[in-house]
Amino acid sequence: MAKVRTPAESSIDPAAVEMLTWAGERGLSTAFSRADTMQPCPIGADSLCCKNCFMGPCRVVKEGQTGVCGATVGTIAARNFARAVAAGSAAHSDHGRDMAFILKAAATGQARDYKIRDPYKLFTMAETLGVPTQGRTVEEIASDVADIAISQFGQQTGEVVYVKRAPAKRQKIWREFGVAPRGIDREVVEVLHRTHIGDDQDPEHIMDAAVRCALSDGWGGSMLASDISDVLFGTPSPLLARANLGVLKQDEVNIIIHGHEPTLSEMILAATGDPELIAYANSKGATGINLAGICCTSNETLVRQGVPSAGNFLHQELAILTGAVEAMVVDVQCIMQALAPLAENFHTEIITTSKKVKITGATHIEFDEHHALETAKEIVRRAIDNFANRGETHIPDISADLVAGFSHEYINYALGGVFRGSFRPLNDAIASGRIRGVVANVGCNNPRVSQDSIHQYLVREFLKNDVLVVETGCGAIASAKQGYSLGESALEYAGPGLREVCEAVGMPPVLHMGSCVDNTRILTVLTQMASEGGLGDDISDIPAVGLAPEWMSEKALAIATYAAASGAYVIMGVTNPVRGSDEVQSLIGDGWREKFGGRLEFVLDPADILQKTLAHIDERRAALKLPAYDPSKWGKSGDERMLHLVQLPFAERQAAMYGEVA
Ligand code: XCC
Ligand code: SF4
Repeated sequence: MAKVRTPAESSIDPAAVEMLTWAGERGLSTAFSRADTMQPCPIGADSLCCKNCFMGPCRVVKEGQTGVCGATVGTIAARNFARAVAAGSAAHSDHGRDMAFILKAAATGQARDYKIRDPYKLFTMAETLGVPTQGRTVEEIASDVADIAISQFGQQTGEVVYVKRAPAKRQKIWREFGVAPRGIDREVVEVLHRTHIGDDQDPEHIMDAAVRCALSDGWGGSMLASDISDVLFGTPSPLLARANLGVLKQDEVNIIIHGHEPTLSEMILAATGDPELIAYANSKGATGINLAGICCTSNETLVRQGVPSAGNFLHQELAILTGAVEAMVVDVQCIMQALAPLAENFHTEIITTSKKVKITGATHIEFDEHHALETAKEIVRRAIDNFANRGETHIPDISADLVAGFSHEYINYALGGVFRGSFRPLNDAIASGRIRGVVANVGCNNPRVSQDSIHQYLVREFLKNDVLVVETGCGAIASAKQGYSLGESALEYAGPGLREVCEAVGMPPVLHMGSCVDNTRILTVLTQMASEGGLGDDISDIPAVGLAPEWMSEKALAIATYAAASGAYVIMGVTNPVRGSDEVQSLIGDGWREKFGGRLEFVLDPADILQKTLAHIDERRAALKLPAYDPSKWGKSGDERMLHLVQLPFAERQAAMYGEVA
């Protein structure tokens, strides 16, 4: 019998600990407690199990053993990995497809509740996609942009258009190894075909298909999803918000939006501001309507409108446990099946809204873009009606301020100003050694490890070591809950060089860049850093590392794969899904390093993750002939220096900060 962890061992988040204690007293189970009693299947965990045909499933647990068909461990592990990448890519990219159809509907007057909020972003898309803009209306341009975006999914030959956004050197590498994606759906289908019984059997060849599929997500479906969301709902720029369960309100109607797509949640946000509905809420004894998010629907509305976040992946059940949630409105991905049975103990109504997701025990109110606001209002009204049914509540009085919304457009602007926006200052800060390097800390929560503990440990250590941290997804919410997405609280941990740069630019050292599809914003940042000069000319040259220390989803594997194939060193924690095959581990390690300059490694000890990350950053610095990282060079009293700096005129301040580059 496995050890059952105490609440304090299950999460480092005090709000979670409080709710888990409350759940325990009531005998209610959560993913935390189920993870304690449901041990991972040891054969599956190491990828030693194949169920790709019905002569099996086969378990290859002895040296030299093969499946009934003769499949070796290497083939089985590669096929399992590739299928996970295909499922992850499909999820992200299908989200991108839906966004493209909404853009089309908005442009042609079929979805009147949606507007083009960021025409500038639309023009950027038009330029990449080759849509003429001269003398045309925004709607005409948007309609053509949507058509080309939609065509990317069914495209059969050639290359996904956004491939050309990658550094030139990178594109060449992809073409050389035959992994430049042709069309988004085609790559997913091909992985499924190739991994069917009796098809592709060479592990390296299978992994190449996984890479091409993941690239169609990163430089295709996901990138389109981020771009179109910006066009429709606005490109994020920094705003102040709050995160954690304490954002729920005792005297208001609480509605939680959970999942990944911003389409309906943006409408629900609009509906919660409707004076008629607010009056209706008042008539039911509530002082207002409070909207909060979970997972990436949260990130989407947090970075654009400052909608508070109730928490990350492992907070979804905890929110229901508060007894204070009138409705949890879910769309797609990362929605635990445990929600509906848990909600039966409370008044909370789980409402499914996607054509793709129905959940037993939930109310299905299908969203369609033609009547979006109407549907949103209906949902809000239901939640208000449910307010009277509340029983006992328990809302932890715990939440933190944060600043979110760092799109690459904003970072560009913040670093250089309107007229000279560029990544030069960031590159210079890295070149001089004030910033040692950059880490993208992203991905999920996984109840197999104490919630947020690895995120917290790593982020603090990186700050201490003058490493700039960019974040998305549930990792970003973990930092937000701990207050690290706020300059004031995070800089207390920061080393002198990082502190100096952040204070001068006025940004926190941990940048919340959005949802999981927004990892493509990080690709864009890295590309711009590579093209700015001074840090090599490809993503693989930059002193940067990608981490998903508490990952759990197939989407995370897709992201890791496209990041590694884009040249990044990627480390994932918690578990090693290809542990059973030395061959596949070496393919994604040395194999990918030789081909793509990036690699993927599964590292279970957080201290090792830290050490390997810093070692890679320093090794990249040395390869670029940059001075070795030396924190003693930079000002001890950031505040004094800051006071002096802010009094200087802009140009002199820039010179003082970035002038003496080695
Ligand atoms: Fe899901 Fe995007 Fe993972 Fe969070 S981080 S648990 S995938 S919500 Ni992408
Ligand atoms: Fe077994 Fe081969 Fe069928 Fe897999 S494909 S289940 S290894 S027989």
